[in-house]
Amino acid sequence: MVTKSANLLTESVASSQEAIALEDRYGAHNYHPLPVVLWRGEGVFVWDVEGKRYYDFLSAYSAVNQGHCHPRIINALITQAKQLTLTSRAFHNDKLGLAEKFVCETFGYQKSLFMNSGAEAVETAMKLARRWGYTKKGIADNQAVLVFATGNFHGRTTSIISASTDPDARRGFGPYLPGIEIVAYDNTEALEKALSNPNVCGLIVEPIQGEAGVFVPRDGYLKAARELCTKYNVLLILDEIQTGLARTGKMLASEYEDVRADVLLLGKALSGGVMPVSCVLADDEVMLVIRPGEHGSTFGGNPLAAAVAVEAVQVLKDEGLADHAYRLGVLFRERMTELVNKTPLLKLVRGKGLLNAIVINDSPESDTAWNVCVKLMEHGLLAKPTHGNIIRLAPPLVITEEQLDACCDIISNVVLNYQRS
Ligand code: IF1
Repeated sequence: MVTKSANLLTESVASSQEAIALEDRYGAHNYHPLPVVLWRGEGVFVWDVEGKRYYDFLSAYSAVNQGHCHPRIINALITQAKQLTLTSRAFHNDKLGLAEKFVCETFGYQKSLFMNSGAEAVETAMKLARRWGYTKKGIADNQAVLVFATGNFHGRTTSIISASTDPDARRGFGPYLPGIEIVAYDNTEALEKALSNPNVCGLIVEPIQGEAGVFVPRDGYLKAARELCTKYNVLLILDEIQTGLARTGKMLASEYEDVRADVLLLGKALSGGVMPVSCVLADDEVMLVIRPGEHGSTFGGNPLAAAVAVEAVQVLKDEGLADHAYRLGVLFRERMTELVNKTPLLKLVRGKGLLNAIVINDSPESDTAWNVCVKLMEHGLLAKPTHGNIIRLAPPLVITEEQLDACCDIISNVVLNYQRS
């Protein structure tokens, strides 16, 4: 029962402790966040409710590549929000076509399909690939197979977790979707064996596996995947939801190997962190296998998201954030390599552009990485462990060289002074 009127524009929590207690009491327990409560963000910084400032080295899982509350993106949001926010796709709106043209021309595809979350973009690609398999490749009804890689992360829906190899993501959520085959990531022989099955319609793969701990495949893997998909008439579906949009030092991570996906998936930073927007890009031959009434969403293609997405991508271009991320990524890994060589606590650093991770020299079951992240937090830098002993380090791409240097000092200081418990 609601006992008094609520207004979150005027109401706030009195302390971090209160906010954490509220979430614990009234929220589902599906996350284990660091004990920090944020209320404001600007560029590379976020502030907690006690007023302490932090460098954000998670960037909302790379959704805020452009930095928190980028003025141009916020302006696009506010301006469009006052005009028209949602029509559904039952009617046209004046922004969608312009946004579609913009993303098609930017990424070099004939057609685009806007959805909301990343998971929805992946689901859309799965449906496109199956339908293409039946209508273009000639696969017999209900026999289509989608190939995924071990260690993948593509989202949380029941279909997508059917392709997961992470017990936390899948255990206890069965029965799973049939028609899925999983091959070892970064293994071209295994891939060729799987793709040679004539029932395979698509390969869904990340150019760099984010959730797996920023796992970078060997040079040539993506190119080989492209060639094998062409050889066996399989759609190459690249999930660039995390790696795309300048994060890895190129507009798309697949540019490193000059690979063009048949179906390209974008999300996260397409929103500038402002609202969920995802997008599926493909040529007519693939995209037009889905006809009116066969796929959609209430919010997909809404004019608010269209205005935000175009501005979010335009900011990346205008600020040269891909090149900037490339250059700063090199510097960052240089500094982290020095650090790895100085302490037995760290095993290695890896990544591309500003999508990097350091691996702690401890078992994934140990709490060392978590404790290091708590120390980093105390020293004003927010990062989150993944898979136990890996710490992902991915600041907003607007970080300056001086700020990055200061952050490397914080990380070095914490790591070199860390006492194992
Ligand atoms: C969570 C990680 C990041 C993704 C790729 C699709 C999606 C994601 C490559 C789905 C989402 C997330 C979601 C978030 C944690 C997270 C994550 F820690 F799992 F690995 F980013 F690094 N493809 N990634 O990385 O997009 O539906 O969420 O919009 O689920 O807790 P979504």
